Amino acid sequence: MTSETDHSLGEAVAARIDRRWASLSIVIVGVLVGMAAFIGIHQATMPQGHVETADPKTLHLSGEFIESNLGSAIEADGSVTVRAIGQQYSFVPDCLLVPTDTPITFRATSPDVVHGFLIIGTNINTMLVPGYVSNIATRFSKPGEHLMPCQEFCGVGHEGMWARVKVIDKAEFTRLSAGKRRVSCAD
Ligand SMILES: [Cu+2]
Repeated sequence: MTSETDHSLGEAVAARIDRRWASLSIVIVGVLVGMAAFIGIHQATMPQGHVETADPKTLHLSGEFIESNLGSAIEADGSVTVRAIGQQYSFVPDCLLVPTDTPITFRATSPDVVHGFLIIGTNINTMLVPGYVSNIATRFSKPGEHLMPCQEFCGVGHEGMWARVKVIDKAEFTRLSAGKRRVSCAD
């Protein structure tokens, strides 16, 4: 073999390897797009439709997230709105009470740094960003208790920051909340 044929053979091998890598990259991109589409459709994960803001400096003084307004509230249409705050290093309330078979809207924000809002055993997983309201609509079919750990590192007390979501029977929830403006597990 002359060095010239060696050279063209080397080029052919290099071109083949290049094509294989190119095909592999396209396959990887395709798999990732497929995974994102599957999770989006199958788990109904979708971004919030619109941006809502809340001033983190005055959360505790006035507006929707003052302490007396936190917890679960029954709306006129029978749905339940649950308001909560994630702060260094706790959630308020530390146990959210919700009924089964009812449209639930979680509304939460943070007065300090970014925290996570994750309810184990559900598809709920979002961030609480200071200045913005996270709004999540859901529904629970079975009674039970879910752990709700902060899943965004938020400082030295991060690992101790968690709450619970207690799902109770709808009739029991209606009984507990009778005559009250807001309820949580403590009621
Ligand atoms: Cu946190």
